[in-house]
Order: sequence, then C-alpha cells, then structure tokens
Amino acid sequence: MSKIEKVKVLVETGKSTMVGAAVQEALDAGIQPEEILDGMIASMGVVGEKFSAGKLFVPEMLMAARAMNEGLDVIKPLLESGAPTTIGKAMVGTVKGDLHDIGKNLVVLMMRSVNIEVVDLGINVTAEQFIAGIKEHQPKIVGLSALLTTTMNEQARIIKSFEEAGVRDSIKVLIGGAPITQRWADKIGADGFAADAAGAAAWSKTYLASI
Ligand code: B1M
Repeated sequence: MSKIEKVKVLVETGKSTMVGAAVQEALDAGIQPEEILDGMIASMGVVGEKFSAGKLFVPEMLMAARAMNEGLDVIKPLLESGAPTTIGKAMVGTVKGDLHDIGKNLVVLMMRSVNIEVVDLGINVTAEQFIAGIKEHQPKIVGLSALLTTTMNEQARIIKSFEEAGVRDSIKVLIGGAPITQRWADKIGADGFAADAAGAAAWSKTYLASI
C-alpha cells in the first residue's frame, strides 16, 4: 500500500491516533501536503457514501472526522503563510444548526495561506453572532458554510438579517458547502460562491485586491 493510500485508509476507518504519524511518513517521503489533503478529502467523500448506503453510522463518521483533523494538524503549518502582513480581513463560520467544520476549517486555512486575516466564529453560528462579529471586527468578507440541505436555508436567513441590521452594504458574503451551488448563491443574494477552500481563498483574494 502506498503512503498516501495508508493515510486514506486510516481516515476512512477513523484511526485518529495513527493518522498523524502516517501523514508525517507521507511528507517525509516527499509527497506534497496538497496531495495528502486531497486524499483525506476524498476519504471523507467515501465515508459520506458509506453513510448514505447505511454501511456506517454517525459514530464512525465522527471518528473519521477526528482522524482527518489529526492529519490536518500535521500539514496545517506547511500550508499557513508566515507572512506578517495581511491583505484584508474575513470572518467565517458554519451556520446555525450545522456542526460540520472540516470544510470551514479548510476555508480558514486556505484564506490564511494567501495572507487574509480570518476571524473564525466556529460552528452553529447564529445571525446575531455574525452581526455582532461584523460590528466588532469589521471584516470585508463574511463566509457562511453549510453542509446540510436543511441548513443551506439558514444562509438565506442570515443574509436577510444582515440587510435588516443595516450591515449588508459593508461586506461581501461568500457561501459554500457540499450542497451549495452558484445558482443557490444567486437565488439568495450572496456575492460569491466557491466549491472548495482554494476557490474561497482565490475569490476573497481577488475581491480584496480590487478595493
Ligand atoms: Co454529516 N452529513 N451529518 N457529519 N457528514 C454529510 C454532510 C452528509 C452529506 C452525509 C451523507 O448523507 N452522505 C449528510 C447531509 C445530507 C444532506 O443534508 N443532504 C450528513 C448528515 C445527514 C448528518 C447528520 C444529520 C447525521 C445524523 O445525525 N443523522 C448530522 C447532522 C449534525 C449537524 O450538523 N446538526 C451529521 C453529523 C456529522 C458528524 C458530526 C458525525 C461529522 C462532522 C464532524 C465535523 O465536521 N467535525 C459528519 C461528517 C464527517 C460528514 C461527512 C461524511 C463528511 C463532511 C466533511 O468533513 N467533508 C459528509 C459527507 C460528505 O460531505 N460527502 C456528511 C470533507 C470536507 C473537506 O468537505 O465540508 O464539503 P466539505 O467542505 C468542502 C466544500 O464543501 C467547500 O470547501 C471544502 C473543500 O475544500 N466548503 C466551502 C465548505 N464550506 C465552505 C465555505 C465557503 C466556500 C467553500 O465559503 C464560505
């Protein structure tokens, strides 16, 4: 089994105590962190498919998520930018009712890798918390992550509440997450959509460079 295959199997089977060492082995063998990351993301896709097929359940999904986070901890320092200056500020959170944070954490990581200062509000974030965050931190971009078809509606509600609170014009709203599409972004009046974390960082960098 190749070193990358080993990482993927450990993530899929939720072996959180072993995955960090396997990621380090892969790095030591010269495999690029981005390739390892793509492998781990693919493994989470496999876990999702098995969950849909009733072949594994929530505890196994949780263990796989833990394993992926352990792996991520090893490659994170390699992807983060060490540059002291920033090109602008963003705020990111997973919307209310949604506990999925791996994709959101990757968005934060990739944004930081292109020198964007990011305020990470975490998971299950209410409209009120986003609004308080906007007033306190004055970000130029607010990122809303949603992984469930039920919580994608929360993105729409949050954007509406930004209008009602009078903060909508001071920010650009970027949305993403597994069920999210450009069409959904257009429908709910988001300013941008990104299919993955690298896309979120690229969109944000382009916007920040334009103002
Ligand atoms: Co959940 N879950 N889950 N889960 N889970 C999914 C999302 C699901 C698709 C699995 C499935 O059925 N195949 C399904 C949703 C179905 C639907 O709504 N259509 C599902 C379900 C049903 C549930 C529960 C309801 C299960 C239950 O309790 N019966 C429950 C809900 C809990 C809640 O949130 N209230 C639940 C719980 C969980 C765990 C807690 C066990 C765990 C999450 C742990 C954690 O995050 N710390 C979990 C996991 C691990 C998954 C899967 C298997 C993997 C998610 C993941 O981390 N993917 C997932 C299946 C799948 O996605 N295929 C699934 C890897 C990650 C890198 O990808 O998050 O998509 P992703 O992020 C991507 C892009 O989407 C994008 O960039 C990232 C890649 O670069 N992106 C953005 C994300 N946010 C962005 C924001 C942006 C831009 C891009 O701008 C701001």
